[in-house]
Amino acid sequence: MAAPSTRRLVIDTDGGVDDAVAIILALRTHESHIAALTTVGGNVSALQAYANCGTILAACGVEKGAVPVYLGCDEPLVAPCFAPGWPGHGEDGLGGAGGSADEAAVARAAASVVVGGGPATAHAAAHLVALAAEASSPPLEVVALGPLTNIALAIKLDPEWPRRVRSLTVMGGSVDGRGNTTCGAEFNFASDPEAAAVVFRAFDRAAAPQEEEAEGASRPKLVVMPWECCLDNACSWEFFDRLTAPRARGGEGEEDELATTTGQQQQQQQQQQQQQQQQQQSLLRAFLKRICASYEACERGTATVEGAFVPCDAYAMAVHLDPGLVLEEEPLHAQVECGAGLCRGMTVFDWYRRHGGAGGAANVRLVRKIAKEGFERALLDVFGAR
Ligand SMILES: [Ca+2]
Repeated sequence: MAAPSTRRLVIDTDGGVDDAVAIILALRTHESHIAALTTVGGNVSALQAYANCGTILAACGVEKGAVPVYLGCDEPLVAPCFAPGWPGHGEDGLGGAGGSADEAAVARAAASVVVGGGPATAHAAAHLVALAAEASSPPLEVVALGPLTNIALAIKLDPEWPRRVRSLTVMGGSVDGRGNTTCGAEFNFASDPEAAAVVFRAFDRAAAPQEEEAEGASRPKLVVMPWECCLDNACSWEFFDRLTAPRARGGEGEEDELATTTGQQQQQQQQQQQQQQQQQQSLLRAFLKRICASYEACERGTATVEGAFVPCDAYAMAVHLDPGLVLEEEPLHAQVECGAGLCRGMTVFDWYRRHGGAGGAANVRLVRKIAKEGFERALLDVFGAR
């Protein structure tokens, strides 16, 4: 893992419950890496997602303004969104814990988005372009947790964007064409198929031959965490209970042990920091419990495919933060169906490397298997629940 100062991450989010888990995971693992959050319509409106980002940052104890949030596209690039929302996110995307978006804050955010404005006032897509173009900074890494509208727009503004970024990790699509939103499509891609298609096609060019000599460039930069891989690593509700329990196991014992073996100033400072961290983690556990209220009400105890605790976006974030969690991935050429029929939004892979673009060269790294124990351990660490 690179030192914090060597990496820059933007998280593009549509403001749902699993987005919150992913953002918390990133913030509490490497806050210094995070250059910005950008919001897109999906689980909730882009404005509500903007408000939810503020709620999540506050829950993580992030100083106001330390991580900027930029408002992005609320609607798909081309056609109206037909994807029905999942009630587990709740009306506000945070299970009712976020409340409706603060109207004044939202109005300020909306007013600040000026087409053609400078970096401080620009649209999320303009920020994605500007951040990727900063030559003096480490290459930008992006994790996209919602429909790919902002990313597609950034690519349209700057066709070189895929070459400039170090990586784009996407939660979306399905391997076997088993949709969770339509028969054939996963929610994020069903919500804006044209955007997903633009992004996948643009990363054909990112794997162009002239880049192959650069270190690591022959591997596709676009990492896809599909719906099935999330389902394969579903967590139990007992795990969720452990994650959100009011007090972590052994917390007091550790404090007592430290208290009896210290006495020096440095150790007292360490103890204070540890206590502050434990308080923060306790607040985060309570926050997670609250934002999952609708999720539990909808799914806990049901036999649906979502009947377990499956924070999809958190899987994508986890493999971005710790690529060692990936046990199996496959480089493939992939496209997204934009036709109006049953398969609209479906992810289509060139399994036999015969039919894809760019001579069948892979444009994605499809994640097939991850270390579930490692994923769960990362969550337990962040929430202080081990
Ligand atoms: Ca999401």
